[in-house]
Amino acid sequence: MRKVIAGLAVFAASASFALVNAAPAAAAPSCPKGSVCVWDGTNFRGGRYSWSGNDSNWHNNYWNNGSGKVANDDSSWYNNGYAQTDYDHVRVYDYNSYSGRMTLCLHYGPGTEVSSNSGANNDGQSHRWGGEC
Ligand SMILES: [Ca+2]
Ligand SMILES: [Ca+2]
Repeated sequence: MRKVIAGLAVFAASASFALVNAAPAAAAPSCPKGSVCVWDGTNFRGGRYSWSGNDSNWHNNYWNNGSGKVANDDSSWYNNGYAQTDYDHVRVYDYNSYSGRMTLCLHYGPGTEVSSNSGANNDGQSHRWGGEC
């Protein structure tokens, strides 16, 4: 009997191990290739906005779901740009014209998405592409 129980424990352990490994990798959030995207909610929820270039002023940009202005409302971020020397990182700033504090440096590509960040939450007003940061 003891042997059967031990065998069951091993089976249960390996079964849960298999379940963990079978879980698919989290899908990258939806963001047009070549763009940087921000969302008004954490975890890539709510309205989204995307840019392929720089923007010195987020105050004239509005969420795609009509929930208001992008400026000071960014809560998750994803840089889905192209690998390109000196142009594949995105710096987000807390004031217009790339001034004030850099709230985030968004690295390039899948796996670099930022689902939440308390130091940058609802604080962005401009961004630009550049090299490593
Ligand atoms: Ca703008
Ligand atoms: Ca927000």
